[in-house]
Amino acid sequence: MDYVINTSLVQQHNAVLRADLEADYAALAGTLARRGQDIEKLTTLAQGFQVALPSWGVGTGGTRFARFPGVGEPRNVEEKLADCAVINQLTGATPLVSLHFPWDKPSDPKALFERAKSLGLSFDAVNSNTFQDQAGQAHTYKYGSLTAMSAAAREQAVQHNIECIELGRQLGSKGLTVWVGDGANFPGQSNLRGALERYLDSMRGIYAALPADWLMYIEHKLFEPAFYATTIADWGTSFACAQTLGEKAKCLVDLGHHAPNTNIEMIVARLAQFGKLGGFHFNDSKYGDDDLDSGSIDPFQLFLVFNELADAALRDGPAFKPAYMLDQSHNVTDPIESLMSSAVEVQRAYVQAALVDRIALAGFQEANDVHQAAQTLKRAFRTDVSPILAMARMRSGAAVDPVACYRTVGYRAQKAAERPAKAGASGSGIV
Ligand code: AOS
Ligand code: ZN
Ligand code: ZN
Ligand code: ZN
Repeated sequence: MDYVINTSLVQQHNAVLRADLEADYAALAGTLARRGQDIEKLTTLAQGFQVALPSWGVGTGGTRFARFPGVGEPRNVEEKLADCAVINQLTGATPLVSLHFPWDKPSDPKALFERAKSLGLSFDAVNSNTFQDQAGQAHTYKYGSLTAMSAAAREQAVQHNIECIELGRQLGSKGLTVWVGDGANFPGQSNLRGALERYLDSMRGIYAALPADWLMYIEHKLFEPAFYATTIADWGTSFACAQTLGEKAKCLVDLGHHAPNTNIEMIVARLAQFGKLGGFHFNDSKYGDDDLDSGSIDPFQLFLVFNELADAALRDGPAFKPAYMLDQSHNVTDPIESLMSSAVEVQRAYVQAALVDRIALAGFQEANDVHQAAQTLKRAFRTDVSPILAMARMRSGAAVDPVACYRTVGYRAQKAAERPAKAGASGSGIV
C-alpha cells in the first residue's frame, strides 16, 4: 500500500504521546468498569467505525458569496484521492470516498479504481450533478432538471444519472445519491404536484438502470437554490418517493437540510422504523445548509442521532447499515483538518451512543421517571471518550492526534509547492 505520509513519522508522533494516552485510557477504563462497561469492547467498536469522505470537501468550498482558495488545493480527482488518503491514514476512520460527477469524472475509471486501491481507499455512493450547467451541455437546468418542463432537459438529467451509475459500477460503488435543486422561486412558477409527478417519472428511469445490488439515496433539502418551494424539501416527500420507487430507493439525511430546531433524531427514528433510512451527509449548521464541521455547533444533536441509530441497530440487527458520509464545505479552515476533526466527532458520537445504558433507559421510560431517563442519555454524552478514540487510532496505525501529526509532517506546505493554484477549481459552488 502507498502511504502518503511516511509511516515512521506517524509512529514517532505516537511514541511521544503514548505514555499519556495509556494513563488516560487506564483511568477511563476504571470509570467505565465501575459502570459495568468494558473499554476494550468500545475500542474495538471505534476501530470498526467508518465514514466516507466527500471528494468535493478536500477543496475549499466557500459559500455562494465568495470562495477563498487555500494553498495546495487538489486540482483533479487523483489529487483529491491523495488528500483523502491522508485523512484516512491519520484518522483510521475514512477508507471510503464519495465522488461527484462530472467534477470527478475519470478519463480511465479502471486506473482510478487501482489508484484508490493502492491508497487503501474505495468508493462509496457516487453523486450526480444536475444542479448546474456544464460547459457544452445541450439543455439548461435553469428551470429544473429531473422536474423540468422541458422533456429534453429531463431526459438529459436522467441520462447523466445513468452515466453516473455506469461510472460508479466501474469504480466499485454500490449506490447513487440524487440531490436536485429543482423547485420554484415564486408562487405560481410551477405546479407543485405536477413537478413531483415529473420527478417521479424521471426517477423511475434512473431506478430502472440500478444494478441489483445498488441503492439509490434520495437527498431532501428544505430550500436553496429554490427559495419558495423545493420539490424534494422534506423527509416526508423523500419517503413517499422512496416508497413509490421501490426497495432500492432510500432516504438520505443531510443534517443541514432542515429548518433550525427540527428534531432530526426523530426523522432518523421514523425512517429507520419503516426501512427507508439509507444514509447520512454529516455536517453541522446554525441556520441552514451551513456545511460546518460535524459536531462544531450542536454535538448533542449528533449524539442523539447516533442514539437512535444504536436503538435501530439493536432492533434490526446487521441488516441495518445506513451509509455514513461527510458533506461539508470549508472556507476558513484547512479542509483536511476539518474533515479529520469531523470524522473523529462522528466517531465520538457513535461511541458515546454505545455507552447508553439501554436497559436502565427502558426501565426509566416504563416507570415514567423522566428525570433519570434524560440523565441516562446525558451521562453517556458527558463521558469524554477521547482516550478510546485515540487508542483505536494508535492500534490501527493511525495518529493519536491527527491534526497535530498532520501539522508536524508539513503535508500542506509540500502540496503548496507541488500544486500551484488553479482558477475555478471544480467542486466549488453550492453544497
Ligand atoms: C446539496 O446541498 C447537497 O448537500 C448535495 O449533497 C450536494 O450534491 C453536495 O453537497 C455537493 O455540492
Ligand atoms: Zn448533502
Ligand atoms: Zn450541505
Ligand atoms: Zn447540502
